[in-house]
Amino acid sequence: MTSTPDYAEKIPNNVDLADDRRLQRALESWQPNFLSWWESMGPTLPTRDVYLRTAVNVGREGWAHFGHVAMRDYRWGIFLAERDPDRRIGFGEHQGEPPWQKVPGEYRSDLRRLIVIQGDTEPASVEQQRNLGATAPSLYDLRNLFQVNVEEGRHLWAMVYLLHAYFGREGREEAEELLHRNSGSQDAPRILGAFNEETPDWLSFFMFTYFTDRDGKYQLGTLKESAFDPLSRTCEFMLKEEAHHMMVGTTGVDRVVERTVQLTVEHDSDEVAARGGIPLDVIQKYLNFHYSVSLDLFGGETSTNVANYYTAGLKGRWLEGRRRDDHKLTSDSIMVDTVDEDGQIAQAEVAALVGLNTDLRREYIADCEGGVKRWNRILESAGLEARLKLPHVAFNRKVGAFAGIEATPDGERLSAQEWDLRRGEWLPTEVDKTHVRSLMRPVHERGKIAAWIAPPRNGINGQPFDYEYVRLA
Ligand code: BYC
Repeated sequence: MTSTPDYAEKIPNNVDLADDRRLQRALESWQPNFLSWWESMGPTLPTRDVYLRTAVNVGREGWAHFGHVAMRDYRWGIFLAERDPDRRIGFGEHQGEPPWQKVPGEYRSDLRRLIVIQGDTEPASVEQQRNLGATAPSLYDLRNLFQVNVEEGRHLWAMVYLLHAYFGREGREEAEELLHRNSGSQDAPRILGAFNEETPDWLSFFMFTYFTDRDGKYQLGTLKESAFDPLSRTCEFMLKEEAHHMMVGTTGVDRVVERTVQLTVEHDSDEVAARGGIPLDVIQKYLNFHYSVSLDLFGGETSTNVANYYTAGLKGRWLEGRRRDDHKLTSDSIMVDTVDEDGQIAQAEVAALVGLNTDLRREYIADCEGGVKRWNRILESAGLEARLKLPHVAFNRKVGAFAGIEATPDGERLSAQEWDLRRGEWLPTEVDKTHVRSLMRPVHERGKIAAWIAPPRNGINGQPFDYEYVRLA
């Protein structure tokens, strides 16, 4: 059962940590390593304090508290959603059985792998975003960046708790490794591709929080279905925090598009770069990049790993409970993307179990369409004809069926040579990136905002836009 979090404790938690001295000591000895990682790899902009949300409870009402805190004193804690005594495993060969409170020996290494991969992404994103504070377009945005960062730090805590509490010495070693691998490092990179890319500017940050955090939503959604109850409960609570990160991405891109539209209409010209805005075709290129690297995060179109995870009950489907089938899928099939014998982009029928990465990726893609629709409404309501769109699934892929081929955003195959010649039409070029970076001048004054982005419609927690969201050191 969960208890009420005690903030007087060194590690705030709702898992009765004080009753397990060994575990408490192990986590308390990991804590200074986490803090030194935060100091050396976390946000570089010196701040006095930041208006942050801190999780204080897991219930539906009033789960978070807002206030100014010095970031190094942020109370990173361990919070699991409440245990449901009636819960039953919802899929796979253990369907209908009570969920596991301990890790079954036969699934130990697979579960550890899933938790380590999930855990690895959290600090990676903090590392990727560490320099963004220096170029924040407003104090409101700066605060949102830091909110995302501290919560990714908390999500690392969430996975480290599971590793320490349920995986013994190996789990403790993995927890150490999570602090040793670094985004973009030559020797010890982060595990998944997208988390070794740079996030050098705010347009990238908004695209990342829209597209890559959204992969997080879907992966956490599948782990929330897990038969391993502590993992399920951990992910359930993480999803609550994750919603804010995606709001930052969705409204961030809204505001960039809005400003571009304003400049276009005002000057009756789409030459917005010279007027301090970001041209729509550059926004499209950033979208193409972040969407395609995020599609890679779902793994191969077919995967025996994912089939085994599902059958064992380790990782379910998105909204498993709402699926109208037998939740075992042993005699079902699914059409997946593939490259056929003639080298053409095609579809193939495979067993549903091995196609589960495709199933999840499709749910994700449908969700991403929502953002594009929203951004296009901004263009439409200003009377502009241009539209944004998601590129074809085969575009710019490094993982899965399309890793070995090249394709345009419309899904036409290209030779490697054509791709090299034309990729700058679809992905940000050095010129595009240099222009975007040239706009990234810090605006750290209350109530002011950079010229390349529109102000937000709402502040945080009912505060106005000109609130002192961050006090710089
Ligand atoms: N980069 O059998 P396959 C988030 C590897 S984001 C590099 O298709 P599987 C967040 C794969 O490991 C959510 N390698 O893979 C967002 C395998 O290697 P091995 C993170 C990759 O297992 C923003 C091989 O290729 N959570 O939370 O079916 C900010 C064959 O692949 C990649 C999770 O991902 C890649 N992109 O699926 C902060 C959930 N993709 O075993 C946070 C946990 C695949 O042959 N992870 N490979 O050596 C999983 O569910 C699965 O491991 C994956 C891969 C979906 C990632």
